[in-house]
Amino acid sequence: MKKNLLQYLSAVLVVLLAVKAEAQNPIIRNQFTADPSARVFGDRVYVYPSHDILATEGKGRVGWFCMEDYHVFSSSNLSDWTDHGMIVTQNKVQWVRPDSYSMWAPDCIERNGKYYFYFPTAAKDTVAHGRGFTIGVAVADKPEGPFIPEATPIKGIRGIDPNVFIDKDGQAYIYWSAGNIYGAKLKANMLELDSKIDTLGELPTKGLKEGPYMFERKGIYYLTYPHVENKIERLEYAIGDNPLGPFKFTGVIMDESASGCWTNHQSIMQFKKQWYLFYHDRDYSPRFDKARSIRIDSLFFNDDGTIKKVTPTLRGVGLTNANQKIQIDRYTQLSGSGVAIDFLDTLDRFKGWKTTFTSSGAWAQYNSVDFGKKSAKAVTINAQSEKGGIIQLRVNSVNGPLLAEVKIAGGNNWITTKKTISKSQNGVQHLFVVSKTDSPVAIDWVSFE
Ligand code: FUB
Repeated sequence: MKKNLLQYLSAVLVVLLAVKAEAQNPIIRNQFTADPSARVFGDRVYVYPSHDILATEGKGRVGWFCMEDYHVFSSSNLSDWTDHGMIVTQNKVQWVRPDSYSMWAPDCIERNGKYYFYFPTAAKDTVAHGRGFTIGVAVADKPEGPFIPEATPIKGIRGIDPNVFIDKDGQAYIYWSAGNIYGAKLKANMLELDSKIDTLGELPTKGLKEGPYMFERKGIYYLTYPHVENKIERLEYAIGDNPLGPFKFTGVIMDESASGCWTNHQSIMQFKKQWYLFYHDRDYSPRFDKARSIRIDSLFFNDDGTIKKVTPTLRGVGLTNANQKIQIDRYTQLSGSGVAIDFLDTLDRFKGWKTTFTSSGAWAQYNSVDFGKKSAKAVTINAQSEKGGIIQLRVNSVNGPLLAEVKIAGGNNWITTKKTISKSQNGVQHLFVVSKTDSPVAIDWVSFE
C-alpha cells in the first residue's frame, strides 16, 4: 500500500514537472537542426533531425545543404532536450560516399523492441546502388542507439526523405520523395520492399513535393508533405482510407515561412493528449536558409478530422516557470511599433536574442508564465540602456495589474536590476513588459522569485 502511494506520488510529481516547461522556438539552441522526425517512445519524445553544418572549401558544396551526420534529441516535457550525440555519420557507413555531406532528412520507428533509423544519402558505388540519393537503414536496441548501419541501402528506392509508418494491422509502409511522393509496403524485417512502388499521384501535380510524413487518426490516413505551390514550400496534407491511398488533397497545415526559408519539413505526433507539429525555419541563420532550426507548435483538428492551419510562433508550446530566465524575445505578441528583436551577438547567434524598446508605451506580451502556488516576491531584469529607462511588468493586458516598475540605470553594460513586486501573483499569467520611456532599453531576460 505504502509502495503504491509512493508510486502514485512520484507519478504525480513527474506530471507536475512535465507541465512546468518552457518550450520556446527554436527548441535546439546550440547547433543547426532541420527536418524533424518526432516520435514518442515510452514516456519520452525523440526527435531525429537533419544536422545542417556550414560547408567550407573542400568540405561539402559552399552555398548548399551540408550534412555529415545525425544526432538524436529526447525530452520528457518538450522543453528540456537531451542531445544523445551523434548516431550515424557518413564516414562510418560502409556503402555511403564518405564525402557526400548529404545526410538529408531521416526518420526512425520502433518495431518489436528494435529501432530502425532510415536516412537518405549518396552511395559510393554508383554501379551497385545508382547515382543520386538512395535510402539506408541503421538498427538499434534503444531509441538513442548505438545504431548499427546495414551493409547496403534498401533495394529499389531512389530518392530522399524516408518516412515509415506501421498500420494497426502491423503492416509497415515506407514513403519517400523524388519530385513526387512514392510509397510501398515494407517486409516485417523493415529492411526490404514488399510490394510494387506506388506514385501517390492524387496530390497537386504542379510544383515540387517532398518530405512525406504519414500518420493515422480515427481511421483517417493523413499524408502530409511540403509543396511548392508558389515560390517556396508550405506544408500541405491529403487524406485517404488506406496507407497507400487514394488520397484527396485536403488543405494547408502551415503557410510559407515569413522569413523566406525555402524548405519546410514536418512531423506530427500526439504526446500527453495534445497534438504537435514539428517543423523548421532559419532562426539562427537569417541570411542563409540551408542552416535551419527545428520548432514545435500545437496542432488542432476540426470535428470533421481536418487540420486547423498552424500559425508559427516563437513562443512555442507549454508553460514557462516564472523563476526561469524568461526570454521575452520569444514573444507571443509585440506592440505595433517601438519594439524590435535582434541577436545579442551577431558573431555568435546561438547566444540568442534581445528585445529593444525604443518608445514609451511599446510592449512585449509573453504568454503562459507559471507563477506557481507561492506568490512571487521580486523580479530581476537583465537589461542594457545607455540613457537608462523605466520598465513596467504587468499581467493579463498592457494596462493590467502592475507587478513592478523597474528603473534601469544608464550605461553601456548589461546589468541585472532587482525590484520587489507590489502586487504578488500566482498561477498561470500572460506577462506584459512595457516601456515607459523613449530612451532605448534592451532586455535579455526577466525572472521572478
Ligand atoms: O534537409 C535537406 C532537404 O531539405 C530535405 O531532405 C528536404 O525535405 C528539405 O527540407
